[in-house]
Amino acid sequence: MKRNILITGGAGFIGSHVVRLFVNKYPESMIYNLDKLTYAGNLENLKDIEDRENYMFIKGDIVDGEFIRVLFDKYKFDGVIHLAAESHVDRSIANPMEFVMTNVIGTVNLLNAAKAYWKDDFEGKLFYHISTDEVYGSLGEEGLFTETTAYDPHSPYSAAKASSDHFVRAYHDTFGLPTVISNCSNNYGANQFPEKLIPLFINNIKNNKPLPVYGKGENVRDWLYVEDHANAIDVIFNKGKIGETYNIGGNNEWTNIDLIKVLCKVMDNKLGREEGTSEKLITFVKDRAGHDLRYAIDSSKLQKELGWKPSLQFEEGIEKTIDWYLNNQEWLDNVTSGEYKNYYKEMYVGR
Ligand code: NAD
Ligand code: TDX
Repeated sequence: MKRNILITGGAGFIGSHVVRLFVNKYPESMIYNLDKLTYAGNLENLKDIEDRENYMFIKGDIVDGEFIRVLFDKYKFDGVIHLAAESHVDRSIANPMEFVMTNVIGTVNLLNAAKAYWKDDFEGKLFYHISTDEVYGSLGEEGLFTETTAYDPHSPYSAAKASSDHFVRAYHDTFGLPTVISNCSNNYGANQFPEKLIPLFINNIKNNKPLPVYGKGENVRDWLYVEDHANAIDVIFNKGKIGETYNIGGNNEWTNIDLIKVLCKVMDNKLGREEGTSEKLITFVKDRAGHDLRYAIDSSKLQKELGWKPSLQFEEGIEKTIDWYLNNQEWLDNVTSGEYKNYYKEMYVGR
């Protein structure tokens, strides 16, 4: 089937993997990547597919509602996969408004544009909203987030994502817009901006810089390899039931401190350092405000109903990830030059 698919945030971490998958897998469809190219968006991530005939990049801001409306008329999108967002919790604590603008207003602009362009002819149309497990809040030591867990966001980031999820459901319930939502756990892999735990720590270990562990490092996250998330997005976009929500997770829980010790050990080995060398870089720093203790996803609905499952074991995924950052020094140098240095100072110096 020939479709015109709009992917927002396609120059970012997860978006670039989704764009690549769709451009390669659906040559008969046209894939439009709309991205503002904030600090987190990087067209280098898509160098290998940028010349393909079924791919087009559009630079633009989802906060500009009129611009978005015109785009729908011009390119006749029949599917939307919406990933564009401000995505880093620490930045949301420093500047919540940016998160309200992009994550909430930007999402509502896209919903309005889809509603206006599709009118009431929803046959073959889909608005797919990509969200996070953080909307569910924090778990204690037991239990998993399911699709019916009540929303309980604690950071400005998760509050803005929760709000956008509510708008997507409201447009389905009120206007009949064909929507689907997925909520995923923490992703790791190539092309992640080194403000997030795994690429930041890989980069710091390599450069013998302190590893700033928030609080005691006891918080738990459920890690999923980014290409497995992209595959889940493909499955849900093509087979998901309209109006439904699907949780996506790795069934792969780690306390931060245990995960960091694995990173140190694997990197000592790869860098030819004596075992235990990199662990000495661990530095406990002031905790993140409102820091959720534990996230863990029950993805059985997606597994049973749509047949998805994660393909990579963590040990393999983390090796591939470390190798990618070690082999892509130029990418790291580019994204950590300029503005990144100010960001790092603001977030970590004196913490
Ligand atoms: P990212 O920060 O790496 O990428 C976000 C992309 O959106 C960037 O390319 C950026 O330029 C673009 N963007 C930001 N503001 C924009 C605007 N106003 N208009 C147009 N484009 C804009 O984020 P990511 O980690 O790839 O996350 C992608 C999506 O997946 C987000 O919606 C996030 O909430 C969700 N998510 C992320 C994770 C994770 O672990 N990273 C987990 C679950 C869900
Ligand atoms: O320097 C650090 N030190 C530290 O101890 C950083 C950056 C993080 N941490 C801790 C905080 C978290 O417990 O590591 C854990 C992971 O932190 P992040 O990489 O910032 O991810 P998290 O806050 O869990 O959110 C991520 O997963 C869900 C993504 O950033 C979100 O976009 C996604 O929705």
